[in-house]
Amino acid sequence: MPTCACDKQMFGEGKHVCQVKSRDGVASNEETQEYDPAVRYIDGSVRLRNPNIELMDQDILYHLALGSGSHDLVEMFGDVKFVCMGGTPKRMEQFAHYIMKEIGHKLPAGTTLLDISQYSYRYSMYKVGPVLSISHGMGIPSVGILLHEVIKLMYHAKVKDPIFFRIGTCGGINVEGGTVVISEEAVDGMLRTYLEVPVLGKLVRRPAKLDRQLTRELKALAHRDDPYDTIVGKTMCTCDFYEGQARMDGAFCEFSEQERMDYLNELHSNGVVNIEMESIAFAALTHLAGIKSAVVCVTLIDRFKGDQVMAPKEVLDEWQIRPQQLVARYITRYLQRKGRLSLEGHGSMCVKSPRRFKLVQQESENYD
Ligand code: R2B
Ligand code: URA
Repeated sequence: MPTCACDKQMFGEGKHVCQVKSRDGVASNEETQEYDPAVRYIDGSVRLRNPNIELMDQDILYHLALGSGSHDLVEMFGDVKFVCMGGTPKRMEQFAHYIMKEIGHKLPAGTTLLDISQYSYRYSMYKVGPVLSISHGMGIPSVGILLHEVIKLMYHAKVKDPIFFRIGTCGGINVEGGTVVISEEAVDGMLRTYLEVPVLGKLVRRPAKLDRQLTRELKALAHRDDPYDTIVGKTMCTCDFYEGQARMDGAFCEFSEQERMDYLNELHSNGVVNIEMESIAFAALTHLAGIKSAVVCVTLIDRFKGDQVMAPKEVLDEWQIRPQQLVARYITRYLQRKGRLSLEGHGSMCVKSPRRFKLVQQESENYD
């Protein structure tokens, strides 16, 4: 039985067509999914679990260098469907260029991608059609602050049913370097399945749940001929790269090699396949906001074999593209299904003849 807050439900061929007005006052005739009214308006746009925000004159998204009073956020971000986050500004800029090619998104001639949040000096953000590519920095606090502001951005921009991905790096547990791991669940260093945050002097627990169907769909997009494995398993999220991840090569170490191995073995026997530093906040906050999300990371090292990340830079660079490729496959398939993939061209130039294009480029360079 469909659940909907509207009192004028119509049932056509077993599907519920909602007649209730959306936030814009425009009647929505979209087939509605079962929206949780706490986190969605009737048209599927993101609703905040915070009544204070709509009472505010303006909302300054301080760490994004954006504001609801200063920017037309609906105009700028209203068409977003996918939010992809990863640690470093460089990687997320690369992802923006890569996804632009993959979805055939064209920039107007003579324009280039811009870091929308450059003046925050905190995070970088690029927009490529329906895709946002944002750097989240390192660790739970950094990704947590970003998520508060990006979820509010989704609300201000009236984005409908966004999907969030974290594409990152991690250490593997009994898993070869270069393996892609899709997280089925995030746990903390005590193997607890929730994010615990102190709020007003009390500990609040937020379940760290990722979208199971999205995880399955991503796994199904791994190619049999990919020259690496793509696996699904539990991800341990820590507050530290060294002691918190059982490394013996930090500035301090107060445990033995045997204790290190015992801990890693315990993680392994509990189904943990990788360790990183953001997934538990990412899972908990997206889940609380009712936003579908997934975490896809590549392992840089097998922690059963050592602590130091020693693979050469070119190898690490190649490995880091792997999670991007998987998420790009998901996004292109999704847009293809919706008939929103631009197939005519790649990049911002419309090249009729590559040979003449090259000649013209060389000619121009001669005038330098
Ligand atoms: C993976 O890599 C970073 C630490 O080097 C951290 O952000 C993470 O989750
Ligand atoms: N990122 C982590 O958090 N841990 C690793 O071992 C590698 C990358």
